[in-house]
Amino acid sequence: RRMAAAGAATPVGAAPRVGLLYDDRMCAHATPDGEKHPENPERLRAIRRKLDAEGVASRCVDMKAKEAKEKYIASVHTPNHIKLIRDISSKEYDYRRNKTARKFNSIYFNEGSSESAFLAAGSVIEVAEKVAAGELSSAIALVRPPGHHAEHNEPMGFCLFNNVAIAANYLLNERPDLGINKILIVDWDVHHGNGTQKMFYSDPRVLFFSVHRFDYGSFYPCEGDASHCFIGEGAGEGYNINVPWEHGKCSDADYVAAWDHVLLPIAEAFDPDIILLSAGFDAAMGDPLGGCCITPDGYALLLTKLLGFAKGRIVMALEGGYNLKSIANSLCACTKVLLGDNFTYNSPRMQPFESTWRVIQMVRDELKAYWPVLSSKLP
Ligand code: 6DK
Ligand code: ZN
Repeated sequence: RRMAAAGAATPVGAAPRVGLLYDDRMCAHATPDGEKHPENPERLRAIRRKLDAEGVASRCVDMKAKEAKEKYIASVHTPNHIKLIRDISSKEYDYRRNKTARKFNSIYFNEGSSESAFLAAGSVIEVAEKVAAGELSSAIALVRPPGHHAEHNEPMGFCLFNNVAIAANYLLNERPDLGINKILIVDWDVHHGNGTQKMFYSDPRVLFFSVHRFDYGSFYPCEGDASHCFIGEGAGEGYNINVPWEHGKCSDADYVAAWDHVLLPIAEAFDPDIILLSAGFDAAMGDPLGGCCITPDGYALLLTKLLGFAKGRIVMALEGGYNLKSIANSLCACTKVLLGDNFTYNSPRMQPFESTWRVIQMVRDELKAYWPVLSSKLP
């Protein structure tokens, strides 16, 4: 087992084994009155249909969801939080009439929410474990509800449990046998991963990197500042990295610049054992919430650049993304990258914004004391 974990995930020349987890039961979580909502079950179905139509799903290893055990969820959430999510769909709990959801920030519940939430968390654990053990080269967990906004004691922003944080703690605390000591979490959802940031704020075993729209603090969840006040604390100082865009309209070029001049140099120095990707696709072109314009090729390129670390051990967990066509196309492009298909970037080449260089320079200045590789002058 130790040998398998330490060795290359994929033998030279062999086709990568890419886990694909899709489970219809996570489509049960929906608004209680069938009210329209961007985070709806059609998102998963649209992705699945596209992966099937492109002949991509059949090339992956089919994975099924398992509910997360409470003790694993308890590594990031309070007993009260877990009880709320456990009870929320029970008969005694009238989520519609007592309007519990209204007490929360951007959350809805129905009779399927509880099971979906436990399955989403369990799914990311399931695939992360297989990738960490070397049984899969990489994996994609098509989960909902999403997770990255969920805090210790608060579901928010369409998120009930913090799926990625739970999986990270599972690997670190429950599976020392797998040899995962350092985890890089990359959050490319257009919204800041406030929940994940908080969970590992003083933990140097987990490097959290989030790139997101910030709009000077006015874009949901209005967190994710890059100043030195938000780079982690205690032993975790320097291990929390935010790249906050000043406005929407960011394109492939802006993200590639953040990769080349912030994320990749740090990832190289940190040398993670595995990468967990909070893979929202709401920075995609055409997304109704994000207002950015990443192309499917752009996502494929960003993912390709990450494959150079952690022996290619990457676990993608779906977060947001609300244009059905965009998320299906983007995820399909990413799956092909993981499967090892040849890929050349074909989208029109744009220039990064001036503001992008400003943001990147600020982030580098705030972090160079911890990551000396950032001290050099930008080209
Ligand atoms: N509410 C997420 O994509 C969630 O990061 C984003 C949550 C945004 C909440 C504020 C907001 C709307 C907008 C339109 C219609 C209804 C509600 F967690 C993820 F899912 F990944 O824009
Ligand atoms: Zn989002």
